[in-house]
Amino acid sequence: RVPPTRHSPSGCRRRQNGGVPHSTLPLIPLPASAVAREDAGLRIGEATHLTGDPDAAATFADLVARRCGLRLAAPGSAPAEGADTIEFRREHARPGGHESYTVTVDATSAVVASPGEAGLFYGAQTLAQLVTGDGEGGWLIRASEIADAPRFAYRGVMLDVARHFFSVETVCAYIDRAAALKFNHLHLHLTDDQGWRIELASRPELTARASATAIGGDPGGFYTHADYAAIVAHAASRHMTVVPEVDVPSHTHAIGLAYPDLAEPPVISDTVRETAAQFGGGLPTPGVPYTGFAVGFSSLKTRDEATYDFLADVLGELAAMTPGPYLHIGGDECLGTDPADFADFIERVTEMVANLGKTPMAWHEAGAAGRIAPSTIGQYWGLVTPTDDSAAAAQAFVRGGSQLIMSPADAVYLDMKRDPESPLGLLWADGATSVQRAYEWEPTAVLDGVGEAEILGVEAPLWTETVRTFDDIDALAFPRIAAAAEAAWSPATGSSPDRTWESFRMRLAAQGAAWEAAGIAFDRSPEIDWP
Ligand code: TNX
Repeated sequence: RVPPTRHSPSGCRRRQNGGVPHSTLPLIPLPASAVAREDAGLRIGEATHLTGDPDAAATFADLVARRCGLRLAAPGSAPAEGADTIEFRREHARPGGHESYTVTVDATSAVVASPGEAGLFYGAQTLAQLVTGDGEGGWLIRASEIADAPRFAYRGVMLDVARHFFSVETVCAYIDRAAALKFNHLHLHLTDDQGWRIELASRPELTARASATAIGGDPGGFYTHADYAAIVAHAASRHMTVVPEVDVPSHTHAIGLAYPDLAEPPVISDTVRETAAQFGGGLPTPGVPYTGFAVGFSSLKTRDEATYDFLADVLGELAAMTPGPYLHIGGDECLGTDPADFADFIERVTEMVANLGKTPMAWHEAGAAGRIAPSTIGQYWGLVTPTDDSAAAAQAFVRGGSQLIMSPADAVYLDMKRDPESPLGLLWADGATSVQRAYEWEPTAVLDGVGEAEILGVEAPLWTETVRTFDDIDALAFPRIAAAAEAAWSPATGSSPDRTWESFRMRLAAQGAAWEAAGIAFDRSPEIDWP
């Protein structure tokens, strides 16, 4: 559907706005309500005065400096006479949640208002997306009226730092990228067969013996307590909560390097053989670091009390280090664990987490165990059209009165290849994906009986078997992470004429320049008319 204003005679305006029709503000994720006004907008320059909340003002000033090379007057300095103002106003009595905000821009002022600091931060992000060239070498903020609030409370990205390790700087930079798209949770997959990435005083052998390597023989690494605290603090400054994952009882070959008595011998099923043959890296040998791609061969000894002593130490220390409410215990792909033992294990470990005062999270397979601490949040990673018993496993969380995070792999797994020829990414989730496929799915239409109230949120994981550098992260995550952001934040499909693929691809094209200015090495997907 072509919106009527697309062929507006104002070629100049179109150019300034990256081809987006005037009625469509170039915003991602799409706000709950956004109206472009016909007036001129607010011209901004060095004399423009920033007032109100200093953190939000600094966030906005930083974005404008990066994108436009324009240095706005420092917040708090005295305004020049007659200066236009941009105000970040905290209104405690305002209705709407702490992440909601409004933006009002006319020819003399811009006002961002919210009851919470997070809402002001999101309002600053939205305001920065409204900055455009004025056609005369200067800059203006488009005249607009926006009232926005998130659809889902949990909007997550996941980074696998186990298959390949990433520095604190890279993780913090990824936090910045995700927060700009209004994600509010960073799930860190801290442990897997290939490495243990978090230093724990209670179990020092983990990092001493099982952190040095990664897939393909690449160097490993781990976060110290101070590193982890730095990540948590940086995330908090961007209104993101860190969700640490210790993946058990499978994905635990690395634990066996440090504590051999806790590990069962590897179970080499046909699936394990196939994945190892397809992707390389060979089969695992107990006591030797594993650098291949195979999954599901390892298991902790689920009947041994020493395993639960170990997990009490690990989860207890991690809970104490983590201010956020969640601890993720994995539970996926336990191909070598007996189902009855798996059920006992999941029940004990989720209860252990609940007794630590945290909300347990687990991949959907844990639902199939049948017994689980009732507060446990499930994470669905099957396909948009479920093909196996993944739906039943996920629905079990909801039947138990809890909620799900939706991460359908063919839509939001950022490690799925868009280009089958690219060395980056995997193809297992129903072949190559596309930006359109990442965009056109509806969280409440995936699982029967799982509607709005049963969904805590949406998360876009990035598994890193093939991912070695920050540019690799960017190339897989961008632009599809923007589609996941819209699924997590924006009202459902059909709620507005702009909640469509056609509108999204135009709004996405308009982000290209800002992403370039921010140094994001995004994939120039041919589905988008990048400027
Ligand atoms: C499945 S998703 C896995 C991971 C792999 C990923 C690759 C999930 C819970 N388990 O172990 O890295 O596929 O896309």
